[in-house]
Amino acid sequence: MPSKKTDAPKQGEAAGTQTPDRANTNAKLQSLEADRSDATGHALRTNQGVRIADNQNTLKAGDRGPSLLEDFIMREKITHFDHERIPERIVHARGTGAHGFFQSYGNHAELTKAGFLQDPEKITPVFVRFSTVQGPRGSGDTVRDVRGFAVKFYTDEGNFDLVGNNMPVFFIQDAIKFPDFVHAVKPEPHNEIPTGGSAHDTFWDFVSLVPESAHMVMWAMSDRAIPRSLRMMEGFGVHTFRLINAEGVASFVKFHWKPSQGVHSLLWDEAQKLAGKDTDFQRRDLWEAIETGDYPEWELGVQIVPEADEHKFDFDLLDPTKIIPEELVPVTPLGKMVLNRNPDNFFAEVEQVAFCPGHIVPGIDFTNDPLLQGRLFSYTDTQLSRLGGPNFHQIPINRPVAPNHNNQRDALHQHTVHRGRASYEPNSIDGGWPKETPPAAQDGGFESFQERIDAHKIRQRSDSFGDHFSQARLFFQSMSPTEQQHIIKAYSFELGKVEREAIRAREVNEILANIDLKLAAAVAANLGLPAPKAGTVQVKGSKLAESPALSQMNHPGVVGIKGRKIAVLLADGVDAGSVDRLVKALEAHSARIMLLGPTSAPVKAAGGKALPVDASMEGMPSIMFDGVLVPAGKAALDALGASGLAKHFLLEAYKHLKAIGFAKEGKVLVDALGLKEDKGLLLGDDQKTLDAFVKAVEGHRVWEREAAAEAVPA
Ligand code: HDD
Repeated sequence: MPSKKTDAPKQGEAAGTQTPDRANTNAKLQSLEADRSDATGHALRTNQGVRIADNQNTLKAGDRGPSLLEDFIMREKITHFDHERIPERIVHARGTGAHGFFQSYGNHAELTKAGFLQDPEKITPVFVRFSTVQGPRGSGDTVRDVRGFAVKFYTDEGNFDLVGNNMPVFFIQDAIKFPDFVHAVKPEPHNEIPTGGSAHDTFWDFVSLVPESAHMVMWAMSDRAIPRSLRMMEGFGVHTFRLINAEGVASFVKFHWKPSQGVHSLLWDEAQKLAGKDTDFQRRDLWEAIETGDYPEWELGVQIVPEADEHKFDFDLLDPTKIIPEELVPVTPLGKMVLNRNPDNFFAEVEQVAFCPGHIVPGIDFTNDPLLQGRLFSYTDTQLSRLGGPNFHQIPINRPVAPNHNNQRDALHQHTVHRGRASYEPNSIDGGWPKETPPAAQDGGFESFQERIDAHKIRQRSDSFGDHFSQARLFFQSMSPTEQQHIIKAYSFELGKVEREAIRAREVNEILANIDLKLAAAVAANLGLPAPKAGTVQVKGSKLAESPALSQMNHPGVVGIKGRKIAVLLADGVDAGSVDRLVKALEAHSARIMLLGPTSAPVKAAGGKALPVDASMEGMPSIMFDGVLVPAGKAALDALGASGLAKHFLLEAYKHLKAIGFAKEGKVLVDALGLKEDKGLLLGDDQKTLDAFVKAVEGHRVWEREAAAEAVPA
C-alpha cells in the first residue's frame, strides 16, 4: 500500500537538528518527567523527611560500645539497602535502554487508524531497551546471542509495545515450549555454566531434537548474533500482526526496523576479546553515541499482506519460524525513530521498564500465531513477581501519556489516590464515570478484529507449520561466501564445546544435512565426524533461490561513517599538521576520533608542541575501533615500529579487516609489519586517499583481505 509522503524527516536526514525539544514540543511528555528527582541544593534527609546530622556513625553506647536498636536512621538506611535488588528478567536480563521519539513519514490512514501513524507532525515519545537473551544482568555484551529490540511507544491513545528481536524468526512455534527452550539455553542447572552463551550440551540437545528451531539457530550462528553495535542492528516484530483502518479493513503486517547506520557485525575474535576487555562494549557504544549527539535512528516499516492473500505463500503467516522474504513483499516505510536521550537512572528506567506484546492501541491487532498468543499472557504475569504486583504500570517509565482512568483499585504499591466513591461501573454516584467509549472509526474504544473462528478445541500443530528446513536453507544460500564461512565456524565452535558426541552427530545429520549438505559436511569435518550423504527428510525448498535482503552485506546504511570510531596513533615526533589534517577530514564526516598515545600522557610533536591524547593504546585496543590512522612524522613512525603495543594494535586491526590509513612516509612501517596495500590499507594523506579510507570504513570490513589476514597471528 503506498504511503503518502510529507516533508517529515526521512531516514538518514539530519536527525540531530530535527531533534525536538521534548518538553516544549509536546506538553504530554512532561508527565514522563514529573518523577525525576535532583538532590542538588538539598539537605540529606531520611525517607520520612527528617534532616540527618551525621551520616558517618551509628548511634552507640559510647564510642567503643554496642550499637543501639533505636537508631532509626541507620536501620532505615540498611533496611532499604538490604532490599535494593529485584528479580532480574528471566530472559533478556542483560540490557540497556534509551529515550527517543518516533515520527510518521505521512498519513498511513489507508493502513491503520492508529493515531501515531497518521500525523507526520506528531512526535511520539519512545523508550527502547536492547538486550541479550541468555545471560544474567551482569553478563557480557558481545556474546553470541539474539538481541532483544523492545520499543515502547507512548502514544496519545495508549502505550504500544513492539517487543521484537534483531532476528525475524523464533526458535519455537508454540508458547508452551518456551520454558523448555529457555531451560535448555540458560546456564546448565548443576553448575550454572556457561554464562551468556549457547555453546553447551543442553542447548544443542534441545535444538537438535526440535527441528522447528533450525531456521532461528541458523540466524543465531550467523553474524547477526554478534552485532558491531546496538545501533547497527535491524529489528523485527517477528510475528504477523494486523493493522486495521477506520473502515475496519485489516492487513497482515510484519514490522521491521531498518538502521540508518547499516547492519554490521563484529568478528568472532573481536567479540570474544571484547567480552574481556570491555564487557560493556555495546552499552557504552550506545551511551556515548547519544551523549555526543550521534543519535541513532531506525526506519519503521511493514511488509503488508492483504487479508485475502493469507494463504498465497508456501509457508504459514502464523508460523513465527518463517519470514516473508522481502523480495516477495517489500518493506513499506512508515516513519522514523531517533534515540536522543540517555536514561537518568538505570534502575528506574531500564530495569523497571515492563514491555508486553499485549500493549496495543486501536488500529493494531494480533493474529492467531500461537507463540504470540502465549506471550500475551507471559509478560504481564512476569512483572507481578519482578515488579511486585499489578500496579507496575504506575512506575514512571511504564506510565502511559494517555489518561488511564478505570475502576481497578488498591493492590501493592498503589500510588494513585483515587477520588470518588464508585469504583464500579455502571454507577450513578459518580455520574457514571469513567465511561466506555464505543468503537468508532477514529478515537473510539479498542475493538478487536472480528475474526470468524469455527473450530474444534484441540491440541494440535497445523500441517502448514511442518516445513522446518526450506527457509533455513534459503537463509544459508542467501549469505555471501564470507558469511557462510562464519556460520560454519560458529556451528563448529559451538558444537565443539558439546561434550556428548551423540548430540553433535544428531545436529549434523538430522538438522544441518537437511539444510545444506555442504554446510553439514564442513561442520562435520571440523568436528571429526563423517560427512552426511543425504538429509533425513524431504525438503520442499523455497520458491526463491536466494533472498539478498538476508545478507548483511546488502545493508550498508545511509549515514556514511557518522558515529564510526577512528583511532589516530600518536608518538613523540608526530607531525602535528598531519594529525590536524586527518582529524579535520574525518570530522567532516562526523566520525568519532580518538587520539591514542603510548601512554595517556601528551606526546611531543615534531617541533616540541605538546599534543594531548584521549587515551592510551593499552586502554583502548584496536578492537574498539572501526578504523586506524597513522599520521606523518618520521620519529613517531620509528617509535611506533619499535613499540610492541603499537605493532599489535596495527596487526590486530589488519587481521580484523579494518581500514588502516598511513601517511605516505608510513610505508616503512607497513613494510616492517609485513602488510600489503589493499582497498583498505592505504598510504597517503591526500584527499583521494582519505576518501578511499572513508569508503573502506563505510564498507565496515575489507573482505578482500581475508586470505592475507589469515596469515597474521591473532
Ligand atoms: Fe520474550 C522478555 C522478545 C517469545 C516471555 N522477550 C523479552 C524481551 C524481548 C523479548 C525483547 C525483553 C523485554 C525488555 O527489554 O524488557 N520474546 C521476544 C520475542 C519472542 C519472544 C521476539 C518471539 C517472537 N517471550 C517469548 C515467549 C514467551 C516470552 C514465547 C513466553 C511464553 N519474554 C518473556 C518473559 C520476559 C520476556 C519471560 C522476560 C522479562 C519480561 O518478559 O518482561 O515474560
